[in-house]
Amino acid sequence: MPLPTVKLSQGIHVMHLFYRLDRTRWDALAAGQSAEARAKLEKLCAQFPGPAQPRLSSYANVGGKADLGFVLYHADLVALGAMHRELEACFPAGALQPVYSFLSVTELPEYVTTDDDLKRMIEHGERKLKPGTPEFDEAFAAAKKRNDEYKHYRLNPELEDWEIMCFYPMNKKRNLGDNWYALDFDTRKKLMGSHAKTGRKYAGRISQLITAATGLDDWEWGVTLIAHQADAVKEIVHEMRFDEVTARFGDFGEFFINLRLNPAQIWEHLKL
Ligand code: 76R
Repeated sequence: MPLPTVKLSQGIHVMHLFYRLDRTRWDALAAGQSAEARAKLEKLCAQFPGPAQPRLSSYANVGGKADLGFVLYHADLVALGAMHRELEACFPAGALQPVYSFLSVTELPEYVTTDDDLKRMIEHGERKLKPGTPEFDEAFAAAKKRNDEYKHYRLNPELEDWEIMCFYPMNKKRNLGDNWYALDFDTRKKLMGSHAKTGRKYAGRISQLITAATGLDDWEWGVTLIAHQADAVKEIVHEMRFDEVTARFGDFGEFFINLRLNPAQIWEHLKL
């Protein structure tokens, strides 16, 4: 019987996986088994190269919390689950020990820029164009095109292959004093606007993927930051801590720092 297809109304599923390798088990492998595992993993990664989904990206974790990391992207949850199992089946039984997993989905932010927002910005922003004029219509059409593109990539990410990937899960607080969910929409939208302004200062140094996991996993969001250098990650996370959204409402889980390496590079790096 064919398997079902399980899609979202919009967006795609994303799975972050971290594993440790059982070194005792690995040292006891028969000749050729390590190379066989690498060849299987290479084949699987080559099947899902991206940049859009379906995609499988491999990483080596640095820092000692794990050895291997993977990010899986698929529009179909059943196919995502199958990719996960195929990935594990590349390795000899018992060699991979799960360290951390996170299942989330892409989404349009609640505070997405609306057509009315765009019109307001064009009318009251730098150029102060008058509604009903050809200049206004032209500016609106261009802004709408940019906004539509932004929304497309937010739902269908094509994350860059920069050297470093930092992953951590986070929540927005629900304390009596600082309860994000008890704030009204306009306040949240304003606060997120200032958050985004801080984020945009890191253009070219940090690229981010925010995936939502409320009801799907133990934290509300997964934060995936891509960078060329570790100090860019440290700086943005540090600066965000002073931003009101994070300072008052941010709660964080474990941080994983990873190198974007293909299977052959991982084998060399981990001396497998
Ligand atoms: O969507 C966008 O790219 C623009 C606006 C934006 C939203 C809606 C944005 C921009 N973020 C949004 C939502 Mn973000 N972000 C984080 C973290 O470490 C911390 O303190 C927090 C972790 C970082 C580092 C970061 C970076 N962001 C969110 C949400 C969902 C909240 C909700 O819906 O209530 C979370 C949890 C979150 C967390 N953010 C940006 C960045 C950066 C670098 C940007 C600018 C991106 C750009 O303009 O290209």
